[in-house]
Amino acid sequence: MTVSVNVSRFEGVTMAPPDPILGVSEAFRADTNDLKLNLGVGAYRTEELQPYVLNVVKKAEKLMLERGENKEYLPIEGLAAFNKVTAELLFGADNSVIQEGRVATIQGLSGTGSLRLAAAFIQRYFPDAKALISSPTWGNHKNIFNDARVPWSEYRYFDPRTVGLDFDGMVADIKAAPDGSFVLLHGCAHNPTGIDPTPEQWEKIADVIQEKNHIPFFDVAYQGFASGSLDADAYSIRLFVSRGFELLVAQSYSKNLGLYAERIGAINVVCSSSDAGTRVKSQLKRLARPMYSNPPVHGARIVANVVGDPNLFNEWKQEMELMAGRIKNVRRRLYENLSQKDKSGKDWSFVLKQIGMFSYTGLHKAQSDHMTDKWHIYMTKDGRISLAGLSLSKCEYLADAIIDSFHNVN
Ligand code: KET
Repeated sequence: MTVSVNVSRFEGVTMAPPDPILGVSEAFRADTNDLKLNLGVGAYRTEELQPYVLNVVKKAEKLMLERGENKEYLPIEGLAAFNKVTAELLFGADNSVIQEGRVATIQGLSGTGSLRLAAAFIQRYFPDAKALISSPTWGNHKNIFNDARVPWSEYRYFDPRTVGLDFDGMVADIKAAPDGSFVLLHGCAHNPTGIDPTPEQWEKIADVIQEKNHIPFFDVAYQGFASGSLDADAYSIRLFVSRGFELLVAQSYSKNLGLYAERIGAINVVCSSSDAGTRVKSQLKRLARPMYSNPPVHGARIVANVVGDPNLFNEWKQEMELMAGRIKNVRRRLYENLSQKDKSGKDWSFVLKQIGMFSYTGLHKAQSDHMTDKWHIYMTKDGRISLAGLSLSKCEYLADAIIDSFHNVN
């Protein structure tokens, strides 16, 4: 017997809006104009605007093929060799939290999956706790906490007047939150603003978090991409660890190893005892099992090979410096073009001060729409442009578009 369906049982399912970041790439693909430029998603491109597979990744994959590795399931917590090196990369191999076995690390589905698993953990074990996120932040943070049913509120972060950090607002809001909140912090290269606290400011942020008994929750998606140095970019996390905090860190290898589609990252929970670490890890595994059972192996093997081999590790650092350096070069070129071409006297130096993959231009939604509609430049509607998707030769065109949109659209 066949079932004939005239009215869909899914009639009540409404159309979801396009994703504010990944939806931009979809719109870009549909545009046939030759001038089009995709500065939406934070994904590194070469000067020729082509995707880039790192040489160390190719070398690691060659090794993996030669070894003829199998495709058996990984354990729920992921590849042991990956979990070891990923925690060491983050905290430093000689860090006491590693030596004392106080970090619960499990491989996650890149940064997003790791954040989502941690959010599920918070919901299960701290059902009354709230998450605090920066205003603005990476848009998906809100979705992640919403779907995990973790209530959240925002702390002030960006001050449009100074185009810098609203440090006093940030500290006041963290202080005003209920004791024991989870404070989401961007380890480095804050997305979307490109503005990080200074070392002194990080110390003060740690002071209020400690005073309020909050739990720091770091999102580290750009280790190596802010300064070009993996160690320098782990400064904030290592500072909090050295002060004895228990904390969470979600890691991603999408950007720094260019492994976007491999979905490789980790969640690390630093605990005050190895015993607590063991229990936390067991519960993370329990949460992961019904969600996705166990993680994929390919990206984990790449990371384990690159980070775990001194030669490949050094080569990686050089390639990362190259990528970070290219972004710094387009940043400077864009700034020069903006300040030379704009005769209004506007100060564009914020472009130079911001760090990481992005520039937060200050263009509002209508101006960002104009960038796309007239100039075929695709960017997120909060005024963020990904400099990782920009070439030196396109800087002048981009500067013209920004100046036009800034002055001619209200
Ligand atoms: N945290 C932050 C701050 C972040 O910017 C991203 C990705 C992620 C986590 C997650 O990345 P994953 O590939 O799941 O490890 N940001 C870029 C891509 C995206 O939106 O998914 C972006 O902002 O363009």
